[in-house]
Amino acid sequence: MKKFWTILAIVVAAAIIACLVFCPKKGKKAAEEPKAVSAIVVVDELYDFIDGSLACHRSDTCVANSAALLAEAAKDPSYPIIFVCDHHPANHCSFAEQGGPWPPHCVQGTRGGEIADELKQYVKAEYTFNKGEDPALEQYSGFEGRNSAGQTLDEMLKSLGVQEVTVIGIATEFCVRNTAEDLMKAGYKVTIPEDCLACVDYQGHVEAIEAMKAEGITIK
Ligand code: VGL
Ligand code: ZN
Repeated sequence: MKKFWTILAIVVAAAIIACLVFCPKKGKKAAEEPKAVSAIVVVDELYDFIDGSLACHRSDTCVANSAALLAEAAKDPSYPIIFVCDHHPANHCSFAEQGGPWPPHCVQGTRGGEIADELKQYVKAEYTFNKGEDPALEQYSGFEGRNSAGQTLDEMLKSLGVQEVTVIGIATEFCVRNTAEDLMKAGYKVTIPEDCLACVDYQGHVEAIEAMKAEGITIK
């Protein structure tokens, strides 16, 4: 009988010690690692880059895979889905007629500047950033855009407490790369799913992917 009480005392003591050792640790761990706040930035999935004057390689798969990614993200209604849009005046300096490298594209008020129909349901005015509106400035980076309230992308992400950004869209070598690099320089953790990209030139895409990887952008 004495043996029974001894064993019981040991079991109870072990249970108390286990609780003291493990329970507070669990609580502490949860407090130390809060889930990072994330957002998706959709770059230039606009008709001139899809099937228009600057139609890009793999634009169909880019749009289809982007639509699937956004459908999943939108299951959480508070998840920020942000659009960056080339939005040029008809006399923009990047157009060939003005001595620039590109055919006219994404001119304000034309179909070529509209977001792909498959993605339109996710568009919110305050989460839409237009760039390239000044005729004299080329702006490849979404960081240079403004929303309808005059806010920059960085200001918006900071106000939402975002730390991690997934960047998708067109074109890998130009607006996607410039936007992703500016986000990284500003301290965000940047991830790019490669199947949600389209490019002007495939070799340029491959080189841009390699360069971004080397800079610390996650490509998956
Ligand atoms: C872009 C060329 C000209 C882009 C924009 O979205 O990557 N490329 N304007
Ligand atoms: Zn442009």
